[in-house]
Amino acid sequence: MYWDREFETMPREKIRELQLERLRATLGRVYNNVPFYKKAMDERGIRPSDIKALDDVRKLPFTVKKDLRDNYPFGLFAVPMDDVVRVHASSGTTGKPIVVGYTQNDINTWAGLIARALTMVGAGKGDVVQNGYGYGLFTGGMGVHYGAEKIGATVVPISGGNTGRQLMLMQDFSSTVLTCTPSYALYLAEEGENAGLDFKKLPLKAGVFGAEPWSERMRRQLEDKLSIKAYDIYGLSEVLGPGVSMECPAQEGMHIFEDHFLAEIIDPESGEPLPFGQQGELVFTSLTKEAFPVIRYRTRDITMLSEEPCSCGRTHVRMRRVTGRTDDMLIIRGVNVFPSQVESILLEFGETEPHYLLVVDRKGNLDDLEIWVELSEKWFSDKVRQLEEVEGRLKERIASVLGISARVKLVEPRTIPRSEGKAKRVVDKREL
Ligand code: DLL
Repeated sequence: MYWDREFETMPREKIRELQLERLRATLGRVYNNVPFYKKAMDERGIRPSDIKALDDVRKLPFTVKKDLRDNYPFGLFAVPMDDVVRVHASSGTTGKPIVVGYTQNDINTWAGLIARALTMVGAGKGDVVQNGYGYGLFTGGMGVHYGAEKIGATVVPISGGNTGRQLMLMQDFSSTVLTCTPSYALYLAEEGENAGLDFKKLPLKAGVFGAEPWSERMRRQLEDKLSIKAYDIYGLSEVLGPGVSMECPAQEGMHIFEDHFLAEIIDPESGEPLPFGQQGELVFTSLTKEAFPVIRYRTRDITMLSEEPCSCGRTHVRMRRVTGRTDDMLIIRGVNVFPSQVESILLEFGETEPHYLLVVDRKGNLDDLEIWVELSEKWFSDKVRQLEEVEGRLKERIASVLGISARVKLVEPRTIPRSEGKAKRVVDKREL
């Protein structure tokens, strides 16, 4: 089943023609409307009209997260604020988030892509989509929401968390599709099991899981425990949100919606393009976005692309599961976390040293974060109350900047191991 048969099954030659035409239009718009892109292109002596073939995209400079941060909050928008109907945000590397914007057309395009993704897994009118992605600045909740409405499904906008209620409504409303992070789905499955719930008796048939890395092992567990088919969905705020690519019933990689995004794989060290079948960093250029176009945005996600024909009949290239990142970003309970965010908080705080360690674990399928922080010599005291006070304030600040709660463990000066090379800031004990 296709939502957009024409575009989803377009011959590759035609897709490339469409991509070139849309790329040229996008370049024209960013060159004229976004000083950052104009400057970047002028510095390289490139004009939009120099892009005559798709491969010419390689002449264009990359865009990285730092560029987004430097233009905080709206500096890379390509339309006047009057035309921006929504913003979302995700974690940046410091205290300030990365902000992205959408015009009404962008919101419609996005809903259409989620509609494609949901149709791919057999959802449509008559389905009940329990949307457990977080609503708010995160793109997951609202992104999936509008697409689910578009296909005529009934959306339950329950957002993340509140496991007891999730399980209750899943039964009472007869949810047929669950959308949330794979780790949360596994947690729901186990909590349901513990409560004596037999998922085989529920009408739940499909899960659309993403926003964090997961594995084939987790897929088997989810399919088995929840008695569903579990599908991978990928996306990132900078490029759209969820719905940049989606797994089809063949379950062998995610189709990238190439009529809207031009994907490249590059060698993360040299920046040189790599051929299909080789693993490297995924880079995206948006082809239709109006408010927040991106040119050769380096996702930092490691994967590979395949142009092999797919048994589902879709012609769009497929990307493998994301196997890692080229930076130190962690995804904890679906929230992107950079160790450098913790560092900036500690530098603001007088009482602690900027020596810290993030200890990440998965306890009962829930991510757990403990942050070890060294007290400074001058503050080191055995007055328990005072320590608790520092711990409390730090905990609060961390929750507000990172957007997730963490346990804070204050440790004595000089107890976090020093490294001679690159400091080790993270111990990740999770097994996917
Ligand atoms: O996580 C958008 C999203 C929401 C995708 C809901 C899917 C479902 P960000 O918060 O900007 O956006 O985080 C983007 O999350 O660069 C990847 O590192 C990671 N990521 C997203 N989907 C997957 C996935 C949303 N299916 C970052 N597998 C990306 C592995 C994923 N990693």
